[in-house]
Amino acid sequence: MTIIITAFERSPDGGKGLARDTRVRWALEEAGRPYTVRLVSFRSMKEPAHLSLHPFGQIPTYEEGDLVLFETGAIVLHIAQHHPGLLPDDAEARARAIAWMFAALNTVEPPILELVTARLLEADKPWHDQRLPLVEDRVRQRLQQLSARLGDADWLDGAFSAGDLMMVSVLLRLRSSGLLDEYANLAAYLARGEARPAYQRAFAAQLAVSTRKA
Ligand code: GTB
Repeated sequence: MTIIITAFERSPDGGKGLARDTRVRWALEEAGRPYTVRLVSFRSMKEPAHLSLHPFGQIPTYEEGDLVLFETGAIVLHIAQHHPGLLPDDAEARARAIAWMFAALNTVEPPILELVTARLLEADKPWHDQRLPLVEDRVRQRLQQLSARLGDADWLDGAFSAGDLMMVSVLLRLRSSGLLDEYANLAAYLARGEARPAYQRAFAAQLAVSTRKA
């Protein structure tokens, strides 16, 4: 069955891989599933055709036959549950890998998004300089805890899983902040994720959208 995902026609990051279609592309590449991409403009994302796929008018979406999904957590979990390579066979290890997916999305990503918002949208506010260090410290707290848990392991719980895919995807948003450099094992963890051939293919595919000729 053909898989169709949506992505930005013009990603604001110019192809740095930070938009959330990259994590879905990565999961599909890890699973060895071909897919096609429908590019959407900011305007068309808010129109009825796209809203019927995504109630909040965002990317990415995922279509496979009659199935339509939104939310990257749900999409990556669906891919991982239906194809080998992203979740362990053992039931308990599988549950733990899924817990890491939720941890990435529910515990680690929120303070990172708060930091992104503070830097991008609040820099002109009179209280910005006072607030920024507080937000950075909330990110540091999570990085410190994650770093302590990872220790010198390659991945969060045994072999690479969808939990690592999601955690690396979430952490990538921090690269430009320099905060990751304070935690050598997390920086190495990120580099291991980015070095995976499946990630490289996903990154190249999303970059090709930004560098294509009009
Ligand atoms: N919780 C949802 C999920 O995980 O799927 C969040 C989806 C989401 O935030 N989608 C964003 C979107 O469609 C794109 S990824 N935004 C448009 C809108 O809401 O109108 C967020 C994103 C956008 C741009 C960059 N960038 O340029 O660096 C990075 C991340």
